[in-house]
Amino acid sequence: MKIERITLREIRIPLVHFFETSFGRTTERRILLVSIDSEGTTGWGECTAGENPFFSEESIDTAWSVTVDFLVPSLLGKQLSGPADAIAPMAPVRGHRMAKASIENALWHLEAIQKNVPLWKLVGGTRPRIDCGVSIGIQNSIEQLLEKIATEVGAGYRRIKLKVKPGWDLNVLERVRAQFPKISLSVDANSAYTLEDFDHLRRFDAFDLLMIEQPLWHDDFYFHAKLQEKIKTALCLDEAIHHARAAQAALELTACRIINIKLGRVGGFTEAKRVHDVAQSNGVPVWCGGMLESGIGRAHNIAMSTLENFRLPGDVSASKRYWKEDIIDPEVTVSPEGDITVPQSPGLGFAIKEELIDRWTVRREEFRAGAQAGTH
Ligand code: OSB
Ligand code: MG
Repeated sequence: MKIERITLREIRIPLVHFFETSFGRTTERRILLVSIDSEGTTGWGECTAGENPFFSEESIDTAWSVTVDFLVPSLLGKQLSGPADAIAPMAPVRGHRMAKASIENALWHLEAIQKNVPLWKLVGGTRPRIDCGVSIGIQNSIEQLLEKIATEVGAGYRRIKLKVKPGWDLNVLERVRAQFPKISLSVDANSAYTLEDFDHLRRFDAFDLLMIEQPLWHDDFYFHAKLQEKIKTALCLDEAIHHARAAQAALELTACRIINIKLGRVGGFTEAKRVHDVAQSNGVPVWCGGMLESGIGRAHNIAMSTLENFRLPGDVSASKRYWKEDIIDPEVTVSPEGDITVPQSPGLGFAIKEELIDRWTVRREEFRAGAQAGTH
């Protein structure tokens, strides 16, 4: 595949409902989409960086600038034998994995089209259906949260994950468990707790949680291992796992017993597969995290979730929970049993609504091999 053209677009789409974590509330997404043209086909990638550098160091604006200034020049005009060939040219750029992932994943999409196989098969998946859970943000009131849980349980989702932070945790869990004693329940703190909270976190053991996701610092394994020794509930790492080597270190330390894999956070399909394999060889289950993606990122998440060791329901849920209208056709739907049927058609398995994307585009930059940069 010769990299003939790379196009960056920023689209803005309001969320159907605000999403609040311990680091803040999002009401409208600004999403960077990357498309790459080669020999008459186009592959698409979605950058999962947020509007602000709060989940990780990256934001849509850092991703845009690193892509334009460094990643595009490292690849434009190159002849690659596959998506993994893009890794070495981008390697001099340290970190910025969400920016790199949008390029690498676009190349995976491209290769799936060129080889006329479904993306999920190309990445090595085996599952015909994937199990779905939902992530429910912090609400204005516990009553509102209880209503939301009832809706999602009613829709069939197999696991409910609640965002927690100091002041919105034990009090919430008491009420939730009183009303829903049996549901599969987990929590995600997005690094909202510290060493002073160990006794407090131990009280989470009373609620029969599937896991506590990233309770401590975003860059920590060591103190998570200390905490895991002291509590019964399994810890799951999200923010701290940037690559397979980190997964290996975390598992050797027993800093967690479950790993959340996000394509953007680890830099794309190639590294995500390595993290998956490290966890699998350690007997540790993984699941697919979400970053409030539009349909393109969501379709990539579905493909990844078909790998064998994705043994727990992910945060990959129906388009309509996020968007009035999605940028793929059909949109992602979840069955009343709480699963997504993986598309069998070649490529992404979903058509990309380019006209809609064009209408929603607020910024666009295009680079052609052997031509000067142009902004439209
Ligand atoms: O920590 O998993 C997280 C959303 C934005 C940033 C971080 C996280 C999340 C979610 C939402 O939990 C998952 C989703 O529904 O896409
Ligand atoms: Mg998380």
